[in-house]
Amino acid sequence: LVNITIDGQQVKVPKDATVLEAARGIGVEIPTLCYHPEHRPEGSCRICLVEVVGARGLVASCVFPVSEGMVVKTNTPDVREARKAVVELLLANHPQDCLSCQRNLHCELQKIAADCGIREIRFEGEKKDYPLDADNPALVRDQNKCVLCGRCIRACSGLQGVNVYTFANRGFNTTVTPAFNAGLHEATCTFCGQCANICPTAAIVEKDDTKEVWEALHNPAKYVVVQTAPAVRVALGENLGFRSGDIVTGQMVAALKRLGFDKVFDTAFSADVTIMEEGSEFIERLTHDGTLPMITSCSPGWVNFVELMYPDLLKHLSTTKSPQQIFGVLVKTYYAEKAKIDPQDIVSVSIMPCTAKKVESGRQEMSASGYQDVDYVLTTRELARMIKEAGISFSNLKTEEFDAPLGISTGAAVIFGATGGVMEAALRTVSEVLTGKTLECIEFHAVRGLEGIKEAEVTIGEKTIKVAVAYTLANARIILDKIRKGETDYHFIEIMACPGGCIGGGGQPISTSPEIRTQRMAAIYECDEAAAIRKSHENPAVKELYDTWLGKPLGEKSHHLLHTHYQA
Ligand code: HC1
Repeated sequence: LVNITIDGQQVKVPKDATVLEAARGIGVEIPTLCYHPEHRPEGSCRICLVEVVGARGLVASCVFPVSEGMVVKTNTPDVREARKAVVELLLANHPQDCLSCQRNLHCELQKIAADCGIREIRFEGEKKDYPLDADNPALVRDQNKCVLCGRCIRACSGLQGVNVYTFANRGFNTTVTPAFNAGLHEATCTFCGQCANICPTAAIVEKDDTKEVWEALHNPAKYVVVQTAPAVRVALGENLGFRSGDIVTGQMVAALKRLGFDKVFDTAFSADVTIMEEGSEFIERLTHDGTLPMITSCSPGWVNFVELMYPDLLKHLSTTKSPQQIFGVLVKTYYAEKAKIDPQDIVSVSIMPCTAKKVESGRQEMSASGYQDVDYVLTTRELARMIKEAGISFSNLKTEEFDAPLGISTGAAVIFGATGGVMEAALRTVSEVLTGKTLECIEFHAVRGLEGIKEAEVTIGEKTIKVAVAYTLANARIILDKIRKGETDYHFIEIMACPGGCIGGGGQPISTSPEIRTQRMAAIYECDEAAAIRKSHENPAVKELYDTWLGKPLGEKSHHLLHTHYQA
């Protein structure tokens, strides 16, 4: 530790801390745009300027290291004036269309301008005039709103190891762009959306599909059903007056009914179906010399990553479709038949924590029902906006239940939303199916938690199954490289593209942090503990689906409707 003085307060701080970290540690808020606690600091935005006695000029506190005896002043006239000037320069060439901007009231630049007390912009800047990059179904990039903080670059490279973005050009013409100024659809983008989640402004946002969904809801000829992903129920409240980690499942269902959806169903139902298929697929591969390790395939950012970067390993991916897509195909076949509705009148909407799910739903092969299986995918943030637009007082809603039968699910399905959850759900079912015995303890704690890569050995009957669980694509790369070199002996691997799994998805409320992800994850396991049924194979609605319509897992109908292939 070293002793320093910040604004007259003497403090002891770790000797490798930066001035910004030391200040935040004692509650002194220094504004910044480029700094993000989960990524290495760059000191590029220059908003976090402070005075360090003895240093030449003002310094960027996010990259300035503390030292013994240092005296820091964060609130002098010079500091405030310098910060104001930096922010005004940013605003001078910013579009300033705040009132109609997707990030209005959630924009870090807007907040900093307000916090710095900016009432006029003294500089008349030249405006940028870049075209929108909107040629993909998931993300929209507006470089005119980019403040060149570089956070998207660091998220894409550091967190995901994908490296889509880079700085290009110099001076006023500096941009953040994929190589050769390509659109995202031409780059090696997995559409995980972590760039949108970390962007301080609206330079990268999810493609907004709410207009199409409103139109469907207002079309009396359409029967509009909605499914909600496991991770949405523990995060949606953050945009609607609840604390992070508050479980708002019942309010969410009530709000969706108020919005006019004809049926409100649960992706967790089809997550249970996924376990029936994927669990059976794993048992088949394990007992009949199939390709191992088998790797989960429900996270579409992850699937895009393997297709783009490791096509030689595609045979390791489970062929079982993701719960979103299994739900989509079942709604337009099984449910349509049961409810006697013409599938062409059904509009199937899903609410996902994920931007890549928008791409997944549009894949050519995701139309086994004879129609596009899922018509529109909205992120958690888009649903929150619709609820606000409809004037629904979310926190005052009485909780309501999902509709049957596609709203009936288990605790095993809900934990899909957290890293390790798909593995745990599969192990609960695979163990009981393989041994024919009831598990004494259904909780597999070795695969839980926010460690980036987890490994465990699980004894099932006479067999020892080696499993691994990883999240983020940078961690996935570590595992895939080992598989390529033949250095692993895993049987089963779960990989999710986003930090902490879907709870940290690119479509979740902004901003997220390790603390927020921890709270969301705890809420997911709370849902599991509170569930009446906690194993997928015990879901009565799933049993009925197989008994009356689908036949057996991996059967002919399942093969046609619930399994897919990947593209090298
Ligand atoms: Fe997920 Fe999944 S868990 S991928 O993270 O398998 O998005 O929540 O819906 O499909 O169930 C996301 C979450 C989600 C699917 C399920």
